[in-house]
Amino acid sequence: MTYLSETDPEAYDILQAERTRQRSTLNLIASENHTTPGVHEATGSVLSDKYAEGHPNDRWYRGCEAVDRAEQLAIDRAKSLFGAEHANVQPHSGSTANTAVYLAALEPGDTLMSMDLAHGGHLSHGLETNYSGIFYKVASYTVSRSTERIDMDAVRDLALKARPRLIIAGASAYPRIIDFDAFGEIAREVGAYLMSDIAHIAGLVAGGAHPSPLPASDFVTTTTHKTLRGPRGAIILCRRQYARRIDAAVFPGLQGGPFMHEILAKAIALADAAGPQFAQYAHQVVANSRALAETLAEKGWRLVTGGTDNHLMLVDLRSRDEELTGHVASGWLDEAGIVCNKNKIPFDSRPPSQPSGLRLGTPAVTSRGLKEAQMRQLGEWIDQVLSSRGNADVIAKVRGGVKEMCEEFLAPNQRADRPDSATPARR
Ligand code: DSN
Repeated sequence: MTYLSETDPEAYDILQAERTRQRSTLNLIASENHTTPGVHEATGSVLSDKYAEGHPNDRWYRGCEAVDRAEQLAIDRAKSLFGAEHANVQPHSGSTANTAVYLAALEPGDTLMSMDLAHGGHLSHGLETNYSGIFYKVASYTVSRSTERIDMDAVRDLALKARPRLIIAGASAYPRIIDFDAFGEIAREVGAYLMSDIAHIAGLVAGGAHPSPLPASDFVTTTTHKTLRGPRGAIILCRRQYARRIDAAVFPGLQGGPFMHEILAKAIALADAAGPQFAQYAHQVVANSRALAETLAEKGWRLVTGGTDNHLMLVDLRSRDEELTGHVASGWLDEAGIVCNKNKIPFDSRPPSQPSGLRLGTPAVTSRGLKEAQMRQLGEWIDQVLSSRGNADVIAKVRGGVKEMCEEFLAPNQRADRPDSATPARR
Protein backbone atom coordinates (compact mmCIF):
# COMPACT_ATOMS: atom_id res chain seq x y z
CA MET A 1 0.00 0.00 0.00
CA THR A 2 1.20 3.50 -0.70
CA TYR A 3 -0.24 6.88 0.21
CA LEU A 4 -1.52 7.34 -3.35
CA SER A 5 -2.97 3.87 -3.68
CA GLU A 6 -5.02 4.62 -0.56
CA THR A 7 -6.04 8.18 -1.27
CA ASP A 8 -6.22 8.58 -5.04
CA PRO A 9 -6.51 5.24 -6.85
CA GLU A 10 -7.03 6.98 -10.20
CA ALA A 11 -3.70 8.82 -9.96
CA TYR A 12 -2.01 5.74 -8.52
CA ASP A 13 -3.22 3.67 -11.44
CA ILE A 14 -1.56 6.09 -13.89
CA LEU A 15 1.72 5.93 -11.96
CA GLN A 16 1.57 2.18 -11.86
CA ALA A 17 0.75 1.90 -15.58
CA GLU A 18 3.80 3.95 -16.48
CA ARG A 19 6.01 1.96 -14.08
CA THR A 20 4.84 -1.25 -15.69
CA ARG A 21 5.31 0.13 -19.22
CA GLN A 22 8.87 1.28 -18.48
CA ARG A 23 9.77 -1.92 -16.71
CA SER A 24 8.49 -4.23 -19.42
CA THR A 25 9.71 -2.42 -22.54
CA LEU A 26 13.10 -1.52 -23.97
CA ASN A 27 13.48 2.20 -24.52
CA LEU A 28 15.40 3.23 -27.62
CA ILE A 29 14.26 6.86 -27.57
CA ALA A 30 17.60 8.64 -27.89
CA SER A 31 16.58 11.58 -25.70
CA GLU A 32 15.28 9.57 -22.73
CA ASN A 33 16.97 7.70 -19.90
CA HIS A 34 16.27 5.94 -16.62
CA THR A 35 17.32 8.11 -13.70
CA THR A 36 18.78 7.00 -10.39
CA PRO A 37 17.18 6.57 -6.96
CA GLY A 38 18.99 9.76 -5.83
CA VAL A 39 17.41 11.80 -8.60
CA HIS A 40 13.98 10.38 -7.77
CA GLU A 41 14.44 11.11 -4.07
CA ALA A 42 15.24 14.76 -4.74
CA THR A 43 12.53 15.34 -7.34
CA GLY A 44 9.87 13.88 -5.04
CA SER A 45 10.99 15.95 -2.05
CA VAL A 46 10.04 18.95 0.10
CA LEU A 47 12.25 21.19 -2.04
CA SER A 48 9.35 21.16 -4.48
CA ASP A 49 7.43 23.34 -2.00
CA LYS A 50 9.92 26.23 -1.89
CA TYR A 51 9.91 29.49 -3.82
CA ALA A 52 13.35 31.02 -4.36
CA GLU A 53 13.29 33.74 -7.03
CA GLY A 54 16.77 35.15 -7.36
CA HIS A 55 20.14 33.48 -7.02
CA PRO A 56 21.98 31.82 -4.11
CA ASN A 57 22.16 34.21 -1.14
CA ASP A 58 20.22 36.85 -3.08
CA ARG A 59 16.53 35.88 -2.89
CA TRP A 60 13.19 37.59 -2.59
CA TYR A 61 11.91 35.07 -0.08
CA ARG A 62 13.05 34.07 3.39
CA GLY A 63 13.70 30.47 4.33
CA CYS A 64 16.11 29.81 1.47
CA GLU A 65 19.08 28.53 3.49
CA ALA A 66 18.81 24.93 2.35
CA VAL A 67 17.83 25.68 -1.25
CA ASP A 68 20.67 28.18 -1.51
CA ARG A 69 23.02 25.32 -0.68
CA ALA A 70 21.31 23.09 -3.25
CA GLU A 71 21.72 25.63 -6.03
CA GLN A 72 25.32 26.46 -5.14
CA LEU A 73 26.13 22.76 -5.07
CA ALA A 74 24.65 22.28 -8.54
CA ILE A 75 26.51 25.32 -9.88
CA ASP A 76 29.83 24.17 -8.42
CA ARG A 77 29.37 20.64 -9.72
CA ALA A 78 28.34 21.80 -13.20
CA LYS A 79 31.39 24.07 -13.45
CA SER A 80 33.72 21.38 -12.23
CA LEU A 81 32.29 18.58 -14.41
CA PHE A 82 32.48 20.52 -17.66
CA GLY A 83 35.34 22.91 -16.83
CA ALA A 84 33.12 25.99 -17.19
CA GLU A 85 33.73 29.50 -15.86
CA HIS A 86 30.05 30.07 -15.05
CA ALA A 87 26.93 27.94 -14.72
CA ASN A 88 23.25 28.77 -14.42
CA VAL A 89 21.30 25.72 -13.28
CA GLN A 90 17.80 27.22 -13.25
CA PRO A 91 16.42 26.63 -16.78
CA HIS A 92 13.36 24.43 -16.68
CA SER A 93 14.05 22.99 -20.14
CA GLY A 94 16.48 22.92 -23.03
CA SER A 95 14.31 25.28 -25.08
CA THR A 96 14.25 27.77 -22.20
CA ALA A 97 18.03 27.54 -21.85
CA ASN A 98 18.47 28.24 -25.56
CA THR A 99 16.01 31.12 -25.46
CA ALA A 100 17.89 32.62 -22.50
CA VAL A 101 21.09 32.64 -24.54
CA TYR A 102 19.28 34.39 -27.42
CA LEU A 103 17.88 36.94 -24.98
CA ALA A 104 21.35 37.55 -23.54
CA ALA A 105 23.25 37.66 -26.83
CA LEU A 106 20.90 38.90 -29.55
CA GLU A 107 18.57 41.75 -30.44
CA PRO A 108 15.27 40.88 -32.14
CA GLY A 109 15.89 40.76 -35.87
CA ASP A 110 19.50 39.58 -35.53
CA THR A 111 20.57 36.55 -37.53
CA LEU A 112 21.32 33.20 -35.97
CA MET A 113 22.75 30.30 -37.90
CA SER A 114 21.89 26.70 -37.07
CA MET A 115 21.38 23.22 -38.42
CA ASP A 116 18.16 22.70 -40.37
CA LEU A 117 15.59 20.82 -38.28
CA ALA A 118 14.98 18.42 -41.18
CA HIS A 119 18.69 17.52 -41.12
CA GLY A 120 18.88 16.84 -37.40
CA GLY A 121 18.64 20.30 -35.76
CA HIS A 122 16.17 21.32 -33.07
CA LEU A 123 12.99 23.38 -33.16
CA SER A 124 14.39 25.92 -30.69
CA HIS A 125 17.25 26.61 -33.14
CA GLY A 126 15.12 28.69 -35.48
CA LEU A 127 11.99 26.82 -36.62
CA GLU A 128 9.73 29.47 -38.13
CA THR A 129 6.88 28.65 -35.75
CA ASN A 130 9.16 28.70 -32.66
CA TYR A 131 10.13 31.83 -30.69
CA SER A 132 13.61 31.50 -32.19
CA GLY A 133 12.35 31.66 -35.77
CA ILE A 134 9.74 34.33 -35.06
CA PHE A 135 12.05 36.86 -33.40
CA TYR A 136 15.31 36.24 -35.27
CA LYS A 137 16.39 35.81 -38.87
CA VAL A 138 17.65 32.28 -39.43
CA ALA A 139 20.29 30.92 -41.78
CA SER A 140 20.23 27.12 -41.86
CA TYR A 141 23.06 24.80 -42.74
CA THR A 142 22.34 21.25 -43.83
CA VAL A 143 24.34 18.05 -44.02
CA SER A 144 26.12 17.24 -47.27
CA ARG A 145 24.00 15.26 -49.72
CA SER A 146 26.84 12.86 -50.47
CA THR A 147 28.17 12.17 -46.96
CA GLU A 148 25.12 13.13 -44.85
CA ARG A 149 27.63 14.75 -42.46
CA ILE A 150 28.05 18.39 -41.55
CA ASP A 151 30.35 19.91 -44.15
CA MET A 152 32.44 22.53 -42.34
CA ASP A 153 33.40 24.23 -45.61
CA ALA A 154 29.74 24.73 -46.41
CA VAL A 155 29.12 25.99 -42.86
CA ARG A 156 31.92 28.54 -43.30
CA ASP A 157 30.60 29.67 -46.70
CA LEU A 158 27.14 30.22 -45.23
CA ALA A 159 28.55 32.08 -42.22
CA LEU A 160 30.54 34.40 -44.48
CA LYS A 161 27.41 35.08 -46.52
CA ALA A 162 24.82 35.36 -43.73
CA ARG A 163 27.08 37.11 -41.18
CA PRO A 164 25.15 35.70 -38.19
CA ARG A 165 25.50 37.18 -34.72
CA LEU A 166 25.18 33.70 -33.21
CA ILE A 167 26.13 30.30 -34.60
CA ILE A 168 24.61 27.19 -33.05
CA ALA A 169 26.45 23.87 -33.08
CA GLY A 170 24.38 20.96 -31.86
CA ALA A 171 21.65 18.61 -32.99
CA SER A 172 18.94 16.27 -31.85
CA ALA A 173 19.32 13.68 -34.60
CA TYR A 174 22.91 13.59 -35.81
CA PRO A 175 24.87 10.33 -35.41
CA ARG A 176 28.42 11.66 -35.76
CA ILE A 177 30.99 13.62 -33.75
CA ILE A 178 30.47 17.38 -33.96
CA ASP A 179 33.64 19.39 -34.56
CA PHE A 180 33.08 22.19 -32.05
CA ASP A 181 36.59 23.58 -32.55
CA ALA A 182 35.92 24.07 -36.27
CA PHE A 183 32.63 25.81 -35.41
CA GLY A 184 34.55 28.05 -32.97
CA GLU A 185 37.05 29.08 -35.65
CA ILE A 186 34.26 30.00 -38.05
CA ALA A 187 32.43 31.95 -35.35
CA ARG A 188 35.57 33.93 -34.56
CA GLU A 189 36.24 34.58 -38.25
CA VAL A 190 32.80 36.13 -38.80
CA GLY A 191 32.56 37.83 -35.40
CA ALA A 192 29.71 35.62 -34.14
CA TYR A 193 29.07 34.06 -30.77
CA LEU A 194 29.19 30.26 -30.66
CA MET A 195 26.47 28.48 -28.73
CA SER A 196 26.89 24.72 -28.49
CA ASP A 197 23.72 22.83 -27.62
CA ILE A 198 24.87 19.50 -26.21
CA ALA A 199 21.50 18.38 -24.88
CA HIS A 200 21.86 14.98 -26.54
CA ILE A 201 25.53 14.33 -25.90
CA ALA A 202 26.19 15.99 -22.52
CA GLY A 203 26.66 12.65 -20.80
CA LEU A 204 29.07 11.53 -23.51
CA VAL A 205 31.05 14.75 -23.08
CA ALA A 206 31.07 14.33 -19.28
CA GLY A 207 32.20 10.72 -19.62
CA GLY A 208 34.91 11.48 -22.18
CA ALA A 209 33.13 9.73 -25.08
CA HIS A 210 32.72 12.91 -27.17
CA PRO A 211 35.03 15.95 -27.45
CA SER A 212 34.05 18.87 -25.23
CA PRO A 213 32.56 22.02 -26.77
CA LEU A 214 33.73 24.17 -23.83
CA PRO A 215 37.04 25.53 -25.12
CA ALA A 216 35.47 26.74 -28.38
CA SER A 217 32.12 28.03 -27.15
CA ASP A 218 30.87 31.27 -25.66
CA PHE A 219 27.73 29.52 -24.42
CA VAL A 220 26.90 25.86 -23.89
CA THR A 221 23.37 24.68 -23.20
CA THR A 222 22.24 21.22 -22.24
CA THR A 223 19.29 19.39 -20.86
CA THR A 224 20.04 17.24 -17.84
CA HIS A 225 17.78 14.28 -18.54
CA LYS A 226 19.18 12.68 -21.67
CA THR A 227 22.62 11.03 -21.72
CA LEU A 228 23.44 12.99 -18.54
CA ARG A 229 20.84 10.82 -16.73
CA GLY A 230 19.53 13.52 -14.41
CA PRO A 231 16.14 15.11 -13.81
CA ARG A 232 14.08 16.98 -16.40
CA GLY A 233 15.64 20.39 -16.82
CA ALA A 234 18.62 22.21 -18.27
CA ILE A 235 21.73 24.23 -17.49
CA ILE A 236 23.67 26.97 -19.24
CA LEU A 237 27.46 27.19 -19.10
CA CYS A 238 29.26 30.30 -20.31
CA ARG A 239 32.37 32.37 -20.15
CA ARG A 240 32.67 34.53 -17.03
CA GLN A 241 32.17 37.74 -19.01
CA TYR A 242 28.61 36.69 -19.95
CA ALA A 243 27.59 35.48 -16.48
CA ARG A 244 25.45 38.47 -15.48
CA ARG A 245 23.69 38.63 -18.85
CA ILE A 246 22.86 34.92 -18.76
CA ASP A 247 21.66 35.02 -15.15
CA ALA A 248 19.44 38.03 -15.88
CA ALA A 249 18.08 36.42 -19.05
CA VAL A 250 16.98 33.31 -17.11
CA PHE A 251 15.56 35.31 -14.19
CA PRO A 252 13.74 37.63 -14.48
CA GLY A 253 14.04 37.52 -18.27
CA LEU A 254 12.23 34.24 -18.83
CA GLN A 255 11.43 32.44 -15.61
CA GLY A 256 10.10 33.08 -12.13
CA GLY A 257 10.81 30.71 -9.26
CA PRO A 258 13.37 28.02 -10.02
CA PHE A 259 12.37 24.39 -9.40
CA MET A 260 14.55 23.73 -6.35
CA HIS A 261 13.76 19.99 -6.20
CA GLU A 262 14.96 19.64 -9.79
CA ILE A 263 18.05 21.73 -9.02
CA LEU A 264 19.04 19.46 -6.12
CA ALA A 265 18.48 16.49 -8.43
CA LYS A 266 20.69 18.16 -11.04
CA ALA A 267 23.43 18.45 -8.40
CA ILE A 268 23.07 14.73 -7.63
CA ALA A 269 23.24 13.74 -11.31
CA LEU A 270 26.24 16.01 -11.90
CA ALA A 271 28.13 14.29 -9.07
CA ASP A 272 27.22 10.88 -10.51
CA ALA A 273 28.49 11.99 -13.91
CA ALA A 274 31.86 12.93 -12.43
CA GLY A 275 32.62 9.38 -11.28
CA PRO A 276 34.57 6.65 -13.09
CA GLN A 277 31.48 4.47 -13.40
CA PHE A 278 29.81 7.16 -15.44
CA ALA A 279 32.74 7.30 -17.86
CA GLN A 280 32.29 3.56 -18.32
CA TYR A 281 28.58 4.11 -18.88
CA ALA A 282 29.20 6.81 -21.50
CA HIS A 283 31.61 4.60 -23.44
CA GLN A 284 29.21 1.66 -23.18
CA VAL A 285 26.40 3.83 -24.61
CA VAL A 286 28.55 4.39 -27.71
CA ALA A 287 29.71 0.75 -27.91
CA ASN A 288 26.07 -0.38 -27.68
CA SER A 289 25.05 2.10 -30.35
CA ARG A 290 27.74 0.76 -32.68
CA ALA A 291 26.74 -2.86 -32.00
CA LEU A 292 23.09 -2.14 -32.79
CA ALA A 293 24.03 -0.15 -35.89
CA GLU A 294 26.29 -2.92 -37.18
CA THR A 295 23.61 -5.56 -36.68
CA LEU A 296 21.01 -3.53 -38.56
CA ALA A 297 23.47 -2.72 -41.34
CA GLU A 298 24.32 -6.43 -41.72
CA LYS A 299 20.60 -7.05 -42.25
CA GLY A 300 20.58 -4.52 -45.08
CA TRP A 301 19.06 -1.53 -43.29
CA ARG A 302 20.84 1.61 -44.49
CA LEU A 303 21.97 3.93 -41.73
CA VAL A 304 22.28 7.64 -42.36
CA THR A 305 26.05 8.37 -42.72
CA GLY A 306 26.62 4.61 -42.71
CA GLY A 307 26.80 4.25 -38.93
CA THR A 308 27.27 6.10 -35.68
CA ASP A 309 29.89 7.68 -33.42
CA ASN A 310 27.53 8.48 -30.59
CA HIS A 311 24.40 7.33 -28.78
CA LEU A 312 22.04 7.32 -31.75
CA MET A 313 21.49 6.20 -35.31
CA LEU A 314 18.99 6.99 -38.05
CA VAL A 315 17.60 4.06 -40.03
CA ASP A 316 16.54 4.78 -43.60
CA LEU A 317 13.56 2.44 -43.90
CA ARG A 318 13.31 2.88 -47.68
CA SER A 319 16.50 0.88 -48.03
CA ARG A 320 14.61 -2.36 -47.38
CA ASP A 321 10.98 -1.36 -47.84
CA GLU A 322 10.08 1.50 -50.16
CA GLU A 323 6.55 1.79 -48.70
CA LEU A 324 7.46 1.68 -45.01
CA THR A 325 7.25 4.93 -43.01
CA GLY A 326 8.75 5.69 -39.60
CA HIS A 327 5.24 6.13 -38.25
CA VAL A 328 4.15 2.61 -39.15
CA ALA A 329 7.50 0.99 -38.25
CA SER A 330 7.65 2.61 -34.79
CA GLY A 331 4.07 1.40 -34.18
CA TRP A 332 4.99 -2.23 -34.93
CA LEU A 333 8.09 -2.01 -32.74
CA ASP A 334 6.05 -0.46 -29.94
CA GLU A 335 3.69 -3.44 -30.04
CA ALA A 336 6.76 -5.67 -29.69
CA GLY A 337 7.92 -3.69 -26.62
CA ILE A 338 10.71 -1.79 -28.40
CA VAL A 339 10.00 1.92 -27.98
CA CYS A 340 11.50 4.45 -30.38
CA ASN A 341 10.46 7.41 -32.53
CA LYS A 342 9.90 8.17 -36.17
CA ASN A 343 12.31 10.67 -37.65
CA LYS A 344 12.98 12.53 -40.83
CA ILE A 345 16.18 11.60 -42.56
CA PRO A 346 18.25 14.19 -44.48
CA PHE A 347 16.67 15.16 -47.82
CA ASP A 348 13.54 13.19 -46.90
CA SER A 349 10.82 13.65 -49.49
CA ARG A 350 8.09 12.54 -47.10
CA PRO A 351 6.22 14.86 -44.70
CA PRO A 352 7.31 15.10 -41.02
CA SER A 353 4.31 13.06 -39.83
CA GLN A 354 5.16 10.16 -42.18
CA PRO A 355 8.95 10.36 -42.39
CA SER A 356 11.25 7.74 -43.91
CA GLY A 357 13.32 7.09 -40.83
CA LEU A 358 13.56 5.76 -37.31
CA ARG A 359 15.81 7.28 -34.65
CA LEU A 360 17.24 4.65 -32.29
CA GLY A 361 19.33 5.51 -29.23
CA THR A 362 21.04 3.56 -26.48
CA PRO A 363 21.23 5.77 -23.31
CA ALA A 364 18.27 4.15 -21.53
CA VAL A 365 18.98 0.51 -22.38
CA THR A 366 22.60 1.02 -21.33
CA SER A 367 21.37 2.29 -17.95
CA ARG A 368 19.55 -1.05 -17.62
CA GLY A 369 22.89 -2.82 -18.07
CA LEU A 370 22.49 -4.06 -21.65
CA LYS A 371 25.75 -4.67 -23.47
CA GLU A 372 26.81 -5.51 -27.04
CA ALA A 373 25.37 -9.07 -26.99
CA GLN A 374 21.92 -7.79 -26.02
CA MET A 375 22.19 -5.01 -28.60
CA ARG A 376 22.81 -7.58 -31.30
CA GLN A 377 19.73 -9.48 -30.12
CA LEU A 378 17.76 -6.25 -30.19
CA GLY A 379 18.95 -5.62 -33.75
CA GLU A 380 17.75 -9.11 -34.72
CA TRP A 381 14.34 -8.44 -33.17
CA ILE A 382 13.99 -5.08 -34.89
CA ASP A 383 14.85 -6.69 -38.21
CA GLN A 384 12.36 -9.53 -37.64
CA VAL A 385 9.50 -7.16 -36.83
CA LEU A 386 10.19 -4.82 -39.75
CA SER A 387 10.96 -7.57 -42.28
CA SER A 388 7.71 -9.35 -41.39
CA ARG A 389 5.85 -6.05 -41.93
CA GLY A 390 4.40 -6.20 -38.45
CA ASN A 391 3.24 -9.83 -38.59
CA ALA A 392 1.26 -10.52 -35.38
CA ASP A 393 2.98 -13.84 -34.62
CA VAL A 394 6.43 -12.34 -35.06
CA ILE A 395 5.49 -9.38 -32.86
CA ALA A 396 4.16 -11.72 -30.15
CA LYS A 397 7.35 -13.80 -30.20
CA VAL A 398 9.60 -10.74 -30.02
CA ARG A 399 7.42 -9.25 -27.27
CA GLY A 400 8.04 -12.39 -25.20
CA GLY A 401 11.81 -12.09 -25.66
CA VAL A 402 11.78 -8.40 -24.82
CA LYS A 403 9.83 -9.05 -21.62
CA GLU A 404 12.33 -11.66 -20.51
CA MET A 405 15.26 -9.36 -21.24
CA CYS A 406 13.53 -6.56 -19.33
CA GLU A 407 13.14 -8.70 -16.21
CA GLU A 408 16.79 -9.73 -16.39
CA PHE A 409 18.00 -6.16 -16.83
CA LEU A 410 16.31 -3.70 -14.52
CA ALA A 411 17.08 0.01 -14.31
CA PRO A 412 18.37 1.24 -10.91
CA ASN A 413 14.97 2.55 -9.84
CA GLN A 414 13.29 -0.68 -10.93
CA ARG A 415 15.73 -2.75 -8.91
CA ALA A 416 14.67 -1.19 -5.63
CA ASP A 417 12.32 -3.61 -3.91
CA ARG A 418 9.64 -1.01 -3.34
CA PRO A 419 6.25 -2.14 -2.08
CA ASP A 420 4.67 -0.30 -5.00
CA SER A 421 6.89 -1.85 -7.67
CA ALA A 422 4.95 -3.51 -10.47
CA THR A 423 6.48 -6.90 -9.70
CA PRO A 424 9.24 -7.92 -7.27
CA ALA A 425 12.77 -7.21 -8.51
CA ARG A 426 14.66 -10.30 -9.64
CA ARG A 427 18.19 -8.98 -9.23
N1 DSN B 1 12.57 16.15 -27.79
C1 DSN B 1 13.99 16.00 -27.76
C2 DSN B 1 14.45 14.88 -28.61
O1 DSN B 1 13.78 13.88 -28.65
O2 DSN B 1 15.51 14.96 -29.23
C3 DSN B 1 14.72 17.25 -28.04
O3 DSN B 1 14.24 18.28 -27.26
